[in-house]
Amino acid sequence: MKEILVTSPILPDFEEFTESLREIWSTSRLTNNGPFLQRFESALADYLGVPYVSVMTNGTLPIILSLKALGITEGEVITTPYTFVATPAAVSWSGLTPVFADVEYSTGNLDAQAVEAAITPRTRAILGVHVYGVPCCDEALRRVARAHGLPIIYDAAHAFGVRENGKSILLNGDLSTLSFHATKVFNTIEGGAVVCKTKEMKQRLDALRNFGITGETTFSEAGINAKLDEVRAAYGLLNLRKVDVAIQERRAISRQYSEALKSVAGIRLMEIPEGLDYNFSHYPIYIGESYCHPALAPFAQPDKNKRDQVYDYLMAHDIHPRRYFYPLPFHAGKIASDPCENAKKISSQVLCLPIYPGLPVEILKKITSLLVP
Ligand code: T4K
Repeated sequence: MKEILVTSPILPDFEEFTESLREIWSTSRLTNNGPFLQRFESALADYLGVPYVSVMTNGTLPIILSLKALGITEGEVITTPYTFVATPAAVSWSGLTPVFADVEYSTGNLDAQAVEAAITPRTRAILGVHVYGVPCCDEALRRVARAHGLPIIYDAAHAFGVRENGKSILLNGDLSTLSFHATKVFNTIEGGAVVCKTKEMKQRLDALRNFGITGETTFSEAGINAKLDEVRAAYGLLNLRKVDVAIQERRAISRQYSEALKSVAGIRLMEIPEGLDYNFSHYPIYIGESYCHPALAPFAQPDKNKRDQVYDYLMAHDIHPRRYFYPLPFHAGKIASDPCENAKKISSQVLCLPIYPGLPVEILKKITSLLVP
C-alpha cells in the first residue's frame, strides 16, 4: 500500500494557474510588490475578515519582523515550549531570549498563570501559539499583558481562517502571524503573513520585508528580504478559492475520527470549544499509558511509552502519523526555571493522525480500526 502521510497540500486548478503564469510572463513583473501580490493581500484580508495583511515568504520571518515592528530588540520573550521549533528560533534570531512558560493540559496553549510567574524586569513581550488552530485564552493573557505593559504576538501558523463567535482570532493580541507552508490548511508552497490592525503598522511591515526601503532613495530602518514573488502570489490567489471546500472535507474527516475513537480507553481527543469556527488543521490524539491493544505487543520495549508503540505500529501499516510537537531543546541561553510539566506530558502522548482533503474513507476506516482494540 502507498504510504499515508500526515498531510497533503491543496493545489490550485492547473489550467487557471497556467493562465496566471502566462500573464506574469507577458509583463515580466516577477516580484517586489507586484499586481498579483497586491490582489492576493486584498483577497486574503477579505477572506480572513481582518483589516491588513503583510504577506511574506514563509511563516518564520513574520515572527521576527513582528518583534522588530513592535520595537522589541533586547530582553526576554515569554513563549511556549509546545510548538514547532520555528517559534523560539525566531525569538533567538532576533537577539532575544525565549523564556518557556508551561501550557494548559487541555489545549496545549500558553497558560496565563505560568506566563505571569515567568515575568521578570527583562520581559518585553508574550508570544503565544494557537496550537492546532485552537485559540489561546486571549482574555486571560491580555489581563496579564496589560498589568505588566507587555505586547502580545500570536503565532497563528495553524489558525488560518479560524473565527470565534464570528470574529477572526487573528485580531487577538497586537499582531498575529500566519504560515502558508505546503503542510498547512492553506498554502502558497512557502509563504506567510503578519495580520495587523492599522495602516501605519502595515506600512512598517511592508518596509521591513523589503530591506526597510520606503522610497527610491529612502530607508526607514534595517529590514530584510521577506518578499513573496508574483508566481506564489498568483498560486495563493487561486488556492483561496479552494480553502472553504478543503476545510469542509477536514471537518468531515475529523468527525469520523472522533466518532470512532471517542470511547477508546486511554485515548484523549482534542476538545473544540463551542462557538469556534474551526479549520481542522490537525487531528491530534493523546495516548496515555492506560491504552491497551493486543497488537502493540511486538512494539513494546521497556523504555518505549504507549504513544511511541502506537507510532511504530501505525508506521508498520504504512500510516505515517507525526508527533507534533516534540519536546523542544531547552538550549543554552534559555531560562528553564518552569519545569513545563504539562508541555512535557502532552509531547510524550500526542500523535497527529493523517488529515487532509482527499484522504480516502477506506484509509480513515483502516486507521481507526487499527486503533480501536
Ligand atoms: N509556527 C508554527 C507553530 C509552525 O507549526 C510553523 C511551521 C512555523 C511557525 C513556521 O512556519 P514556516 O516558516 O514553515 O512557514 C513541517 C513544516 O515544514 C512546517 O511549516 C510546520 N510548521 C511544521 C509543523 O511541519 P516537518 O519537518 O514536519 O515537514 P515534513 O517535510 O516532514 O512534512 C510533513 C508531511 O507533509 C510529510 O509527511 C508529507 C507532507 N508534505 C510535505 C511537504 C513539504 C507534502 O505532502 N508535500 C510537501 O510539499 O515540518
